[in-house]
Amino acid sequence: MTERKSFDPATTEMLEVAQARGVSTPFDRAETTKPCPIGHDGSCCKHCFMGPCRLVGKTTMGVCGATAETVVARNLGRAVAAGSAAHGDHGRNMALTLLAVAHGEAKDYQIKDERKLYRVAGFLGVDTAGRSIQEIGADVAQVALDEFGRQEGELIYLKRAPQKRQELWRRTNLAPRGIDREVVEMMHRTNMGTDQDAEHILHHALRCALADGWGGSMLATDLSDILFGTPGPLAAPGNYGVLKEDEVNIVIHGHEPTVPEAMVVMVNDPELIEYARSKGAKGINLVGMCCSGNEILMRHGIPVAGNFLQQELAIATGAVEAMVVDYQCIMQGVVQAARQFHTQVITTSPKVKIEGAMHIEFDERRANELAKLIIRTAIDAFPNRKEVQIPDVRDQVVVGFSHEYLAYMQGGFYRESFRPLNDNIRNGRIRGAAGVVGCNNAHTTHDLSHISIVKELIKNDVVVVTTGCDAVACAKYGLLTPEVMEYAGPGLREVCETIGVPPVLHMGSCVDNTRILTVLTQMATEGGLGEDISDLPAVGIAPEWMSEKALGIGCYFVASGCYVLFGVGSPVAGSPEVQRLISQGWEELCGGKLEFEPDWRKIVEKALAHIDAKRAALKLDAYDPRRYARSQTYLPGDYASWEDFRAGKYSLKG
Ligand code: MSK
Repeated sequence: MTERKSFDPATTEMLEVAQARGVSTPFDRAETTKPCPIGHDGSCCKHCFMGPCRLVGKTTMGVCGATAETVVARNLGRAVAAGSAAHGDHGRNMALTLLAVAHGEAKDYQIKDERKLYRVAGFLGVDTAGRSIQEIGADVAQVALDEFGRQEGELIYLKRAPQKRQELWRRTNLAPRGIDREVVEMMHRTNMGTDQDAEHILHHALRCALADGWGGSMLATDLSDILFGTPGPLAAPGNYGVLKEDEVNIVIHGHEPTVPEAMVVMVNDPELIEYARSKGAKGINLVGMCCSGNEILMRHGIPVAGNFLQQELAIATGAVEAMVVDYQCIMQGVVQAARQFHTQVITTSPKVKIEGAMHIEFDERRANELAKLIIRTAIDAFPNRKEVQIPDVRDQVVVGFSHEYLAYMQGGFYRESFRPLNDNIRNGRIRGAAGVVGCNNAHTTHDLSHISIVKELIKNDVVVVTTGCDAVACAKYGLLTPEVMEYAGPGLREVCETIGVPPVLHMGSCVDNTRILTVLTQMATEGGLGEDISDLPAVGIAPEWMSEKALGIGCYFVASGCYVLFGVGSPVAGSPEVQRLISQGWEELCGGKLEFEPDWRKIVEKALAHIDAKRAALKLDAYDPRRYARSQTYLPGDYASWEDFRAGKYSLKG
């Protein structure tokens, strides 16, 4: 029965191991803890203590008189606020770290990418002439911090969007004023007895999401690049097979790159390696998981052990000495799983404690010292290991395609551009572009939709960029390597081989979805594909979403002009009117729309139909899969058997 829980052979193997070892996993819990159908549809209002009011059947109003539209819109708005708050706080932490580094207080870190510092200083209006890197860094950090507390005006980064988009945001009152302000206002408006007009609530949800996309998240990405380096292509392995039987295994999990960066340095400390040997290990093996994994994968080629649903199963291998977590997407179940093994779960963020986990609070002013303490704690656990079972499954990946690197690949150091991409979309070699991103969800077959959608899109000559747990899913199936060209449509393949990039490009972690915003802006301003993001033949897809952050991301892409499709199920199913407002209504407002579609095949069909419609609106030739070579372009549903597909055999039916 574990077969259909995950598409991933390593996860399937580990589910059997976990079952035999009595380890509880999210896959099991999803079977016993079914979603509440009323909350699932967004129809449960618990914003005051006269409720919770459940708006189902004949109950069309809450005790206060709130309608289904109001309740469903409020729930979506609050989710967007929570997701935006998470990303914003991440961005704030990066600004505080940069400030500490620039002031010489965090001596274990440096400003690694001075070129990016100058570029960001330019965006933020920080004077650079005749000033030291430290002075510029301090001002960049301070201006970034001021964006969180800004009360009036608009976020500085909005000017990085296409001119037409900026004008639309101002005209429609969508331009966010301050990062924190929009989150607070969303919480205020959805408080009992406040904003009670669904369209008005949803309008602010878009403004709040923009404060995430063009504010907190974009700053998090930029400041991380300044501190730790802007990613460029790197090769590394992925999946559980990266754990080592004879070494101390430390899994880094969460989102903020500050702790992982110190760990990357300190695992090579000769004293610690010798200490590990003294405990019977051959060395220290650092691996990543989820978005912390993506951060160190794309900057250092540190192997990634898995994505969101794999965290407890990693512990069930019996080979993990420590799981080091900061914040976001950490299941409390990891501590329960760790109790059955020798694994230490170590929390590091002052914001996060988990009952039963060890807490070593990180302070960037003592980064290496604390990283050393964490690693020693892991080493001390090694002699307590018992039986180990590590699936022998690993795939090779090529990662680290920042938007800067993509521009460089298309024109070199002096002539970086997006002209080749735009030209090849115009001439039809490339049909369009898709961002396929986001989480896993235990209520769908793990990784199946991610992989199926990405494969279908590249077969149909759609170039794919990926982040977060979708990127890790792609990493596990060899979809991030040049070899995957074999499965790409002929036009896309020709372009990717000429430029020297795979057809599926790893662009980083959750906050790095803002790199995709930058790519879309560069495509829109390069010329030939309209003047705004909403003109582009492009879509955004989150096939297996689960997090409030995903809703924030989806909404900022909509407000930036994209058609966004989410899989799994709809959190607004309780109100047809809200469904209309976020689709047709938002399209009329800002050119983007949000839809929830649980069937991945329909997601592909809708995505391709949208891309073709945008091509037609641009008066480009209709996409013809036979134009540039014998067609290798297949229709959705043409897969070989499930077993063949899982085994990596991509032959067609019949
Ligand atoms: S980790 S938010 S499960 S992508 Fe960024 Fe993965 Fe979604 Fe977390």
